[in-house]
Amino acid sequence: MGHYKSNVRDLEFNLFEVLNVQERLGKGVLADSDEETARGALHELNNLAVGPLAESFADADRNPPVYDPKTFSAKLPESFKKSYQQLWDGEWWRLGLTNDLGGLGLPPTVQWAAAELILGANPALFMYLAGPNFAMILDRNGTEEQKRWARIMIERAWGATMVLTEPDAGSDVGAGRTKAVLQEDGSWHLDGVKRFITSADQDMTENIMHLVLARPEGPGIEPRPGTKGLSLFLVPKFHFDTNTGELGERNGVFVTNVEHKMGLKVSTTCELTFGQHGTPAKGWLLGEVHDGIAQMFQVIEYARMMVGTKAIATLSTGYLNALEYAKERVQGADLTQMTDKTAPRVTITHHPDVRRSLMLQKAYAEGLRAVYLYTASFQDQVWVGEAGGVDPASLKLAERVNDLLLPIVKGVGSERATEQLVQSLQTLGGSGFLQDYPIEQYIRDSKIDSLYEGTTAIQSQDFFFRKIVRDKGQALGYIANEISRFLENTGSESEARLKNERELLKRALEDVQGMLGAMIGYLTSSQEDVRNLYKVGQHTVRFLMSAGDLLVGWQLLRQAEVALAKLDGAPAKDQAFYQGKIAVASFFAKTVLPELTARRAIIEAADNDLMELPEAAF
Ligand code: ST9
Ligand code: FAD
Repeated sequence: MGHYKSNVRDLEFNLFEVLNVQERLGKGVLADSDEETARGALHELNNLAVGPLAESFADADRNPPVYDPKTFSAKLPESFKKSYQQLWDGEWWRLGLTNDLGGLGLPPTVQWAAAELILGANPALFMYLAGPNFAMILDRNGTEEQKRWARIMIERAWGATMVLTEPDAGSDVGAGRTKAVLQEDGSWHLDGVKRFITSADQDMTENIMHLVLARPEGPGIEPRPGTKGLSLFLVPKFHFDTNTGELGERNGVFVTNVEHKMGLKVSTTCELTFGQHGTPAKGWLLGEVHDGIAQMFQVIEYARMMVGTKAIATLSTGYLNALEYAKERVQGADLTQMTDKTAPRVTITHHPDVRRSLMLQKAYAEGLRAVYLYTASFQDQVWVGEAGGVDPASLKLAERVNDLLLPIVKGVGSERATEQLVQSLQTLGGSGFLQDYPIEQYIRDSKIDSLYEGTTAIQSQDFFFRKIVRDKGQALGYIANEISRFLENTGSESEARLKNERELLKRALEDVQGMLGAMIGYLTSSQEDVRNLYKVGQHTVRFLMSAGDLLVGWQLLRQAEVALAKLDGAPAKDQAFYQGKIAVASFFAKTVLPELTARRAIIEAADNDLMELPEAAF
């Protein structure tokens, strides 16, 4: 068996027993799919994921890409290229595409469930598959000619990149200096150096389309500072015949370094230079001048969802590897017989502390999976759209709620995955530290998830300032209302069984509302004393993580209720699964949610001592 332990049962539970995605299938843009085709797709992809895709995971880590400065090119390990080819040949690149571009007609919930399988088995494979998905950005924002390029990108299986970061412009994208000068033929010459660009070179596709943010210069173009002065340019590695896609001359965009990284090594991370080596780097403007950041955010939103799902997928396989080990590892006697030196030795799953840790890993793996799929359920509504019967108000709300939840999927998903994967390793004792087991690589490969696509601090500010304050709390109000509705819906036997846990969820909701109240207070009072903004800034991550715990706790309880209703009379193979759902919800409510009360008190007592401290005292 390979390293990857997937959890298709839980994916199907989320999709078909909790979210009831099947009710959406068979209509409009989803006319060609039903529950059977969706389940079939997941099972088929799972076979590929646990086998051929997972196969090159460790080899590609031990034999990372090799960069050749003479040719400005990177070569990927053969084992990985074989996995990629199998993924491509299976036509899984169609998964995220709209029907008119050759999509499979499955909704985002099923797309992301399927994505989890690839991301858990070998995440870099998914990233190299960006070409067809990024082609949708050209199709959505481009001219008729560029829409044709989109089809060429898909038909000819090109790679693609998103190019924002520069040495002096990381979180602060608006500090970017790469410029694009308008030429007489309507094309642009790009000039500058970008860094940390994922997949900017590889030897698996004949061409790569770079989606690049740069500052436009030319007659009549008003320079604007910051992100609002950026435009998005399409810069192909090779020029091409725009009718046939046939490759032409090399464009002047070159990879000048591939970074040596802690993990995710097979995913090339490149320095990318434009117009620095004697050949002009020609690009073409997408849409209008100064629309760049808004267009790029169409890519970023997808990529943030992807990064969160990647982290959660890795946590899940980390937990399941730890669980398997724990069921077999015999060490020590049962605690109740600790003084009897002749007592039989037991597997470590008998030790309370191992159980505590495994259940917490399970809680975050399954709770965060529920959160990302719940988020995707709002994307489903947008995907189906008005044409599919979603009314305009619901559509608008679905967009807002999706926006609100993205920093939780990305920020909380990546932070909790990093933290809990360390616990998965701990379960294996010293063996966890060895490369004989996959967990050390999981930790190295997933640490990046809290860094790229906006660090956790950036996610937390996005959550508070943009997704709550600027949204006037509409999306947040909707979620709070949904939790309250869940809590008010009492009376059934299953609800009675989880009475205490529901009380704990109620208090957690009040605590998160209390945190928000305090932070809004600091924000409001910053009009009198601007330094009060620092009080907000000190606590946005704590608030984001708390909102994440609230959502995890709620989703787990929601699942527990479904499980309780199904437990009696469930087939034997499902009994343990449903029991686990009830147990994990109860455990999380009793051992994690009460922590929110303390976090609320910390936020309510915020001061600015930290900000007044001279730097030298650190
Ligand atoms: C990176 C890539 O890190 C890492 C992974 C690469 C993976 C490769 C691709 C994989 C794809 C997957 C392939 C699919 C395969 C499918 C296969 C299927 C099997 N939401 O607040 P303001 C916009 S890349 C939406 O003033 P500042 C908005 O237009 C590098 N839009 O910002 C706004 O205007 P307005 C990632 C947003 O202070 C405008 O920006 N780097 C949002 O100027 C200005 O907003 C980062 O992520 C939003 N949440 O700039 C940078 N926010 O307000 C992180 C802003 O009028 N830094 N806009 O609507 C930030 O995000 C900063 O907050 C900042 C600040 C740059 C936005
Ligand atoms: P900085 O912005 O310098 O941040 C340093 C620290 O300061 C962080 O902890 C950060 O949270 C904190 N910080 C910074 N500003 C603030 C603030 N205003 N408030 C609070 N805290 C703050 N970029 C691309 O464009 N395309 C890619 O394909 C791509 N792929 C990548 C792949 C890898 C492996 C890596 C490592 C990076 C990649 N990046 C890519 C770049 C990535 O998005 C950036 O590294 C990231 O946005 C952070 O920028 P930075 O590294 O400059 O850190």
